[in-house]
Amino acid sequence: MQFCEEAETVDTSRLNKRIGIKTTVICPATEKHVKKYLRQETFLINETEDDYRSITLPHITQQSFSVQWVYNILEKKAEADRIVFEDPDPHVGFVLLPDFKWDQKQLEDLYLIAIVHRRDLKSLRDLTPDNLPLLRNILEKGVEAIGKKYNVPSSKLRMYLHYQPSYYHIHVHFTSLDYEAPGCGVERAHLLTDVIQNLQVQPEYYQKRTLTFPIRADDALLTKFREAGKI
Ligand code: G7M
Repeated sequence: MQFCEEAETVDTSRLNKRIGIKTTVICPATEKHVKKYLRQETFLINETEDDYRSITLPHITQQSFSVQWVYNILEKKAEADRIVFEDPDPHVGFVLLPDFKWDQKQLEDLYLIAIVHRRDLKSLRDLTPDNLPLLRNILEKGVEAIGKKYNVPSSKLRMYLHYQPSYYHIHVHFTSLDYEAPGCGVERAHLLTDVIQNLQVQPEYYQKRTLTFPIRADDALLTKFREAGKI
């Protein structure tokens, strides 16, 4: 099945004028892909520390979301030729490469992801001050690599983590500040610099704080929150 999605990643009129409409073709498209790109009502969930422990974490564990594509990248079984930078250190290292959403034809919608080598961090919720060297390393070396390769300075980069992510293996998004990437809004994106500071100020910030995130009507996690009487 072929599923064609129009202009999901290009929403600035300036860019549209310059390059026309950009299209992403996903082939073969799974049921999950089709669902993902259909317009859906969304809801906001305020997830407390207890909600994470009793609802979200069991859901993530039961669903065992596949991160095989991530491991393939880390093991150089996929996209090895697209790697922009790698720090191979097992604790603070990462691989930086273009996100699937970026065709690399223009810098206006620059979009890369830094995928960490270590495999024990699922999401923001797992981060503690122990991970500060990892996060600082991604910030410092990611910015440096993007500056060298694309001549884009840190003042033109938006660097953030998603909560909830689609894939439960810590990764950081690097996008052009001029590009309003899907998922870069306040309800889902957490700036890397803020994450670092929050961990410095309050060690258990991401375990204790209520985190708000958007969720689509067809997401099984929404059903779990409903069943628990949380929304
Ligand atoms: O934070 P969140 O989990 O929502 O984002 C995951 C990001 O990974 C998205 O921006 C996707 O476009 C990107 N992505 C997903 N897959 C399956 C791949 C892939 O196989 N290769 C690359 N380069 N990016 C991907």
